[in-house]
Amino acid sequence: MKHKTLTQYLVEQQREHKSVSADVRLLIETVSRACKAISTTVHKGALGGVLGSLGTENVQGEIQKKLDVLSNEILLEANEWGGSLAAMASEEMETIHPIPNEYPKGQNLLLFDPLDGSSNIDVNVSIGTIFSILQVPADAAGRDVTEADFLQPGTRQVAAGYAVYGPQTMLVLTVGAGVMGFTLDSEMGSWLLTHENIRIPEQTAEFAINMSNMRHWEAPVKRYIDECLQGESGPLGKNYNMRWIASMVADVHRILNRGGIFMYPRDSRPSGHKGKLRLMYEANPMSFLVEQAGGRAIDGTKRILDIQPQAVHERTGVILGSRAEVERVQAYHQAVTPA
Ligand code: P6P
Repeated sequence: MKHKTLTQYLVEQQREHKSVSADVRLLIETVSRACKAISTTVHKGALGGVLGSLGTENVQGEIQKKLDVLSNEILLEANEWGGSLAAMASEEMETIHPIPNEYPKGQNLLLFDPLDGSSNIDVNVSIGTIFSILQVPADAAGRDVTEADFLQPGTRQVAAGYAVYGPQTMLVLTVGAGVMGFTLDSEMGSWLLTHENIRIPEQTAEFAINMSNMRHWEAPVKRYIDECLQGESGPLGKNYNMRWIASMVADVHRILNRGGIFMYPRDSRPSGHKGKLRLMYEANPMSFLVEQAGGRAIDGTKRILDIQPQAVHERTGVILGSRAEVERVQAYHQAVTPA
């Protein structure tokens, strides 16, 4: 069977559907090439001398793995010279990374978590790269962009996607015209369209949450998980399964393909932030994909894509996946927190 390549899909989206501009098309292709390089590096594992930690901490206060820093460098080097970007932001960098003056600047902003799921790297469990593309605000014309120019709600994303480095390496992408899955043909080096118009089943019987945090959950989350655990004799009337890979990319990929609900809720602890996951380069791109696939994505009470960011590394609660389940959890939150 002949599969459409990523390039052909993007050219057709640009030419026939006008859903992607020429410079965003080029930017996505550059990011996808960087993800191929990351995939090659990740899959070398111990043979490539890339496992283990550097003993340094990133801006999140998390121990940096060698592959975190390597993946970040691959994305920076791949995207600096192309002329599509004004600046980049990364989970691994404290401040934004403006395009160096020796290169032409473009009208887009690229945000990424270069290698999500770091705790899984050294134990050979799927990890991934998450990216989000915004446009430079009109009022930034004629000046260097600042961090404030990145602080746009997720509804402003022009494209978003992830690469998952698992049994297959896949790129899952939306330009606002549905969700497409491309499988890497590593012999040819091509991303081939294998999953066209991915849709999340509206119903599910599978939840993903880190149960060890149960004592810190707010009441609506406790209520929902308790009802799942009651199974068919409980109010939800069916037995639920549980999965938790601790790689958001892998958990979301499963949910996009077979349904489910992913929950990393905000904490009831005062110090518990608004959640663990980062809004701009984890929650927003994943929420864009999930909504484009017919699912829902909320922080507990409100739509994640509507959140007005206050900082690039801001965190948020994340509850996303099958529409019916997410709407149920939202109703439980709204019952205790009037909108
Ligand atoms: P925990 C990985 O570090 C990550 O940012 C997400 O990919 C994942 O969903 C979550 O954290 C796992 O967190 O607390 O279960 O280790």
